[in-house]
Amino acid sequence: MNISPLQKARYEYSPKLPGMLKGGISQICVEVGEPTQSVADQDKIKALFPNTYGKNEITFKQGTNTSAPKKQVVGVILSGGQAPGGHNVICGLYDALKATDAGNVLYGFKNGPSGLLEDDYLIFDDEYIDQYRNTGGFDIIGSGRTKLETEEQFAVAAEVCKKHGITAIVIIGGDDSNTNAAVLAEYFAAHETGVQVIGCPKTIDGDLKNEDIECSFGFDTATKTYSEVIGNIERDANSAKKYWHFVKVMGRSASHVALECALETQPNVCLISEEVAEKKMSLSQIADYIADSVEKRAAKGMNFGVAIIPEGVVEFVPEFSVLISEINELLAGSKADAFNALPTWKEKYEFIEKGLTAESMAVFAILPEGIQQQLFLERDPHGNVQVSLIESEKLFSEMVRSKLAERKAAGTYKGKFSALHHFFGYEGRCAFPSNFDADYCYSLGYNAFMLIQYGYNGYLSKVSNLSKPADEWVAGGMPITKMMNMERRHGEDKPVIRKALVELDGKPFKYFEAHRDEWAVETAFTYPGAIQYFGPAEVCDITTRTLALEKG
Ligand code: FBP
Repeated sequence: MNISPLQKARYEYSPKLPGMLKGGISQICVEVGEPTQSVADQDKIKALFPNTYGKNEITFKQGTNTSAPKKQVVGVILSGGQAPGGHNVICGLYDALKATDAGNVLYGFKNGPSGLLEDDYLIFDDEYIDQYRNTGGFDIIGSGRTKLETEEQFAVAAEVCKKHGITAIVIIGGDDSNTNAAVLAEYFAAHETGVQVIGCPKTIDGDLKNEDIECSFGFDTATKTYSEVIGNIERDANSAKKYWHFVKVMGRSASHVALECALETQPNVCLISEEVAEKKMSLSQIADYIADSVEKRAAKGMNFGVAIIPEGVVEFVPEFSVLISEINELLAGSKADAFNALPTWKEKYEFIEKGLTAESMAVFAILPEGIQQQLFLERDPHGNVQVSLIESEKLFSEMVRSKLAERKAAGTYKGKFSALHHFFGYEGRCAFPSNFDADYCYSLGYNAFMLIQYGYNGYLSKVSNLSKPADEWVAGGMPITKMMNMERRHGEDKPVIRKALVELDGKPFKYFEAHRDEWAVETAFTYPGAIQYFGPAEVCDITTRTLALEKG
């Protein structure tokens, strides 16, 4: 295999473990904490999870290991979108498993949860695992988005586990995958399979967090990668002084990624979807808000700037979500075929005009034609518009352009406006993990094995106190049911892990809110530069501004 000098150097990196896990396997014991309750809907969640609800939170500490000796055969699955550090979760899990007993075995089910159902796997050994230490990506075994949620799937999973003598499954995923981990854990307990299930909190979106999970892994590296490039763009904008850059960043629904990048780079504008929803902002109001910054900067002779747009923002604009549901309705079932058979855009437009309410048609009419067409082209397997594929960075820059044209005609704006567009998402999901993510992920995996070894089922691997040096991190486990509530999904009430949106009264947003008016007009850009892997801890080991503000 051809490897870069950095990759070679990263193989040598020894991830840091929390102090309490550092004394060797024989020196890790459990401190049992309080019994837990779900965050809401306690009676309903308890009834749905009779075998795994209400268990105690636990913390590991240094002391004599009292776990019962048992041969462990563990299966691991990577689920959902890639996030930097996933390889290290598996490395930590493997190292703890082998350090406990060299005869223990780790299976990797390939290409996501479907690997378990299809019994498609590899067995890890030192040579294989060593090629992936401290590297980005999920290519060690691949990932996938198959949901593990039906009784039939669980029965197949139980059969596969029985066939290989598997004692535990580790699911590395986001809120949905860990919800499924909790349901699978309950199924395995109810059917007395003896198989344990442990989850690990992953997603670059940063929306799997709560009072127990301080952040999901991958968020640190992904936001640092985007911030580096946004900083570079800011410096280019400030050098050339002729472009406005509209930068869309990933985050399917929550705006944690956009907010963190804004805290790192201090752009002129950053939209926060949760605020758009709270203030019930219309598309036109958002465009005016951005145009205000363009106009004020132009008045000072600065016809350039940077605006960050969160990927999911249009879904939070009330009038836009009504439009989307009307379009979904308009094209439901065979109606889509009738629409697609229309030969010209003009005829399609007339079809749309007849089908939408006057309010939604008014919203549709102000969209640039390219976006209008996108709304009718991109459908998911259920026939719904894929909102995440809408080029909202182009939508807003076009709307700003027409606002500025109106202002120019009214004589209030005299500047020049030339826009460039970027979308940063996939660029960050497989980056070499930062030292923080390399350490955090290795600790999550190592800790997951300790939860298995001590017999826990339906727990999320938990490492906290993350704004402090790794030595002070606290390792333990939290029953997944503690994070759950009931939510309406596809017309049914379902138990799910509560997704964390940006809190508008939280410290990260408050800091941004206190500074954004100044950033909108002045050039207050900051340039974070590239992630540093080797060098002083204050440069290489710092985590996100979000975590620092939340915990500071
Ligand atoms: P996860 O929630 O599975 O971690 O994925 C998040 C994400 O990276 C979003 O930011 C993005 O909208 C989506 O995945 C893209 O999905 P895909 O990889 O299927 O294109």
